[in-house]
Amino acid sequence: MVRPAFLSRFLAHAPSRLALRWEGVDHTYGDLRALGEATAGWLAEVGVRPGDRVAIQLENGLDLVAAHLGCMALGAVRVPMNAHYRAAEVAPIVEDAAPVLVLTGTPELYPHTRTAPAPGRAAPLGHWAGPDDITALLFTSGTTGRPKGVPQTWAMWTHNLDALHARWHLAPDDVLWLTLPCFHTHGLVLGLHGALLRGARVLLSERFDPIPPPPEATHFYGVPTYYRRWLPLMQESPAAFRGFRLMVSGSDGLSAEVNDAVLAATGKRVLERYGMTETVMITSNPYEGERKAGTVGTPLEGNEVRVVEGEVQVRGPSVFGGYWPRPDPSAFTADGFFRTGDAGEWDEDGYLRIVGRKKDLVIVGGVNVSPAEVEHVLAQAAGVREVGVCGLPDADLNEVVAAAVVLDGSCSVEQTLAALREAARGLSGLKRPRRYAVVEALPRNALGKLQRARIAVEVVFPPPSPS
Ligand code: MLC
Ligand code: AMP
Repeated sequence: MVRPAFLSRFLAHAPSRLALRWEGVDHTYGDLRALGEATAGWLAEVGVRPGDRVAIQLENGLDLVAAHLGCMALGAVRVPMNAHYRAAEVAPIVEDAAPVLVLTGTPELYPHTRTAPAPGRAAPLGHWAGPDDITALLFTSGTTGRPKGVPQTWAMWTHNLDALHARWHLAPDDVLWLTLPCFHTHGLVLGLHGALLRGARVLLSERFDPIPPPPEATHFYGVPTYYRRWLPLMQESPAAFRGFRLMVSGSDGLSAEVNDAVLAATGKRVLERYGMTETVMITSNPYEGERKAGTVGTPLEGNEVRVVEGEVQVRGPSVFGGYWPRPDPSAFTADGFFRTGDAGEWDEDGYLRIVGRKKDLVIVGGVNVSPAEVEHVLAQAAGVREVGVCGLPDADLNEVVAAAVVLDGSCSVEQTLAALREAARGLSGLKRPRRYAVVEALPRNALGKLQRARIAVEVVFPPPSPS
């Protein structure tokens, strides 16, 4: 069987090279290969076959790395799951992905699915998947409320990461401090797999905290919230950031103000790039040349990017082939461009600026939240006739979720708000509304369709309350 180029390149890194530090222990590329082989052997022993889907719901750590390496070695398709998800959030994903096994620290979320704790036992190397095989199936918050499965292939990853690394001059001697959760495209594909492809080194942390970076770190990838939270330390101890050759921001817009403040404090301009789970990275600012704050740069090599009626559209080798198992042909134009649903415009130098969203999506701390999904959960609360969800600007998380509620009169306002908060506990933290407002009616168009963008503008929300 032909090995995907990604794997051949991963296997070609000198076994003695440092690859990963976790909890103060260094692991070489040789160690990671052994870990992958051992895990693949264990997966095969418990009945996983090449091509099977294995869900991985783990927080950052060696178990998560072992699970991915094991699936890579065996040729199993990973289904990364958000470690913060609750039972009702994992259920539709499990239904659609139908994994043969879930590797998780929270088996109680999967009453009807075979689960296992994190792996790790010696056995021979397994099989390899072909180059165009799907390597991961990621679920992204759909605007309809149900998460959509995005099959990512080895080829998408290799094309995109090569283009990105060429743009960023990422080299094997670079050291990435990885604090992003490794179940979204940003942390998993760009962070973990980007480094493994390049032969670079990862210092893996459980989560982001605004602390001084490890002195060896040369690279950092973050969502805008990370930079905002870091600013006070950057201003107080800029020397702590001297080791960074590159700081990258993405997953949501980094305001020019924050980027300028980072520059003023550290002398370094954050490089902003733009992408999606469906497309991996679409555009990026340059490493050399002008990094323009408030823009997401120019198309990556191989990507054709256009703006049609204000919407960014992209075609190229790192764009996925369609949602699975529920295809949505309307996601693509007749000539094969993927419709991002993001509103963009080109500046005079050909840099793209993301100016809004045409899709109903709230992005909280870099995490996509579907208003429809939140509405569906809140509508179950006693006392609610109907509910509309929108995003409100937030200084820390860029946006937070807010809900406008029409009461049905069966309970008091206080009882309904308590029931809403209780219902929201079925959702992971970032999806829970921070603000509620009781309204007489929701804004709708002439056809009765909910106008979520108008909620944010027309409804007066009381100050934030505990989630
Ligand atoms: C935290 N919570 C999450 C979550 N992270 N819920 C869903 N998804 C997540 N990723 C929940 C916790 O369980 C908790 O719930 C509550 O939110 C508060 O948790 P916290 O850890 O105190 O939150 P905080 O420190 O405020 O975390 C915010 C954050 C973090 C911004 C630091 O969310 C984060 O690291 N975000 C990065 C997201 C990311 O990687 N996005 C990339 C998407 S890929 P409870 O129940 O305990 O209250 C993509 C493509 C691209 O967009 O272009 O990159
Ligand atoms: P996801 O589906 O989690 O991969 O999120 C993709 C979405 O994140 C995009 O469609 C954009 O709306 C948003 N996004 C990613 N990067 C940026 C950026 N640099 N600026 C603005 N929005 C971004």
